[in-house]
Amino acid sequence: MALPSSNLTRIGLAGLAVMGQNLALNIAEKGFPISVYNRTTSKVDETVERAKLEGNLPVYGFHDPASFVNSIQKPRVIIMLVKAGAPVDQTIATLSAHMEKGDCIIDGGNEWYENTERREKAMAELGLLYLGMGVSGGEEGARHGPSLMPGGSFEAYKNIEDILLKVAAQVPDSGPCVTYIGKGGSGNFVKMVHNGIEYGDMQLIAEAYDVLKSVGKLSNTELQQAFAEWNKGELLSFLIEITADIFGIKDDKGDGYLVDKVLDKTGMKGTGKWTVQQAAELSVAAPTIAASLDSRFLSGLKEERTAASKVFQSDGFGDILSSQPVDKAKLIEDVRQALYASKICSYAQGMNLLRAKSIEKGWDLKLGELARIWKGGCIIRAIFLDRIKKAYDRNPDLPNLLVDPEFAQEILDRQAAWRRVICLAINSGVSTPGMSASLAYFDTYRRERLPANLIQSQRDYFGAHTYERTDMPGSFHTEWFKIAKQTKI
Ligand code: 2AM
Repeated sequence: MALPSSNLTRIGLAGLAVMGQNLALNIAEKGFPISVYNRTTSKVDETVERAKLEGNLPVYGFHDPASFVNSIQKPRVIIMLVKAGAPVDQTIATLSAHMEKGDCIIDGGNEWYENTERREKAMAELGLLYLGMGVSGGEEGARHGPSLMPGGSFEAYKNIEDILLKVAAQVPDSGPCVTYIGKGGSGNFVKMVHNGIEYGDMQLIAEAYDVLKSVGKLSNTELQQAFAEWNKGELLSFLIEITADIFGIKDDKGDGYLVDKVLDKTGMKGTGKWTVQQAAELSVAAPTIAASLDSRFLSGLKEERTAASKVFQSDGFGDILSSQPVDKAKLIEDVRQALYASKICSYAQGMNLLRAKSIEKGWDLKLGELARIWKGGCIIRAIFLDRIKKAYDRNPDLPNLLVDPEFAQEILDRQAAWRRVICLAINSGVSTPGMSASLAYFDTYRRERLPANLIQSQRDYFGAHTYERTDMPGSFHTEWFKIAKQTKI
């Protein structure tokens, strides 16, 4: 296809693995002529070929970085979708050698936010602009409408806002799933927490499955029906939808269902771990997300678990499991409610982490707006996010989602079912770390008085760390040891 009459394209994209190819085609389809480049040039030709097949889209391929950069109109904007870490630095070096003041590079990968901040500074010294943009939605999202989380140079954002608004997923009544997130590495950080929340959602869904299958003895067909039914109500979401689909897929290499043949060992790429590390750094409790990360670690110990299952085989867990007669319909409804209540707690944790980071970095993140851009395109997209947006619209300074009047009522309405499910799981020897962590979070947060008074007493006893009192101001220390000598029993 010939270049536009100006002989220049509107934007460039470097890094043509699946995500890059799909995003380039999406941009072209929205009417923006795009130049594409990849280190391995066969992928350039592959992308141009796909563009032809998928409707003669205006995608122009280049095999060398200089002609790629020079084919783009000024100020040039190049989206980079290469592996996070050193490849990003290498690609920046390759491209920036041919770029001019005012041009911009956007990293669309899952990059550690501090790397983005370092690069933004280095680029600014060259007069170049930089954005770190979270892109969520997998291959499908990239091709037909992802959720985009751009952070960094506002000037750079303004240069491509028209493109991003069209390329992002479009949600009726709530607009395109993109907004300028904030300065520095905020776009990457928000995407990282999105992924942490995604870990939580997936773990909670997996636990719902485990309880229904291991305790409730539901078949895959019954599981598919239950999840499909759930997807018509308050749990409506991409992850519930694909979960229902999964239960219906037969094994193409043997009898039965594919899900039963998939090895129970979870992979991960690091954003969940970063989320938990950041929560710890900022002293924000994120137990549901941490539990989902721990569950992934434990799932990785397949051989140890197999050995342990033999050690404990004779200890009666099997008997407990089989001795529970359950009313399937009631269990399905209880688990549905437990899942929803647990999810509220998990999102509360993710949102509080975002707020804490925003305060630390001065990013001024708008939590309601983040919930809005997650309503479509991304992996955690769900009808539920609209509720979160509305909660922050009602009160932008809401200290915790749990105390929003609507969420508070929802939790109260579901807590009996929630507790029943967790008790049943515990008594059956089936672990529900995510749901249990969510419930513990709720039960800790809602109580006026915690046993922390005892911990403070212990700390002051052995380390003279002092304590405060409930009845008078000030900092106190007691010679616990001396007094205890007289009162020991
Ligand atoms: P490649 O096709 O030449 O390997 C995902 O791996 C994407 O990142 C691919 O487009 C890949 O290019 C690119 N990539 C990985 N390491 C790179 C590097 N050091 N320099 C440039 N691109 C790189």
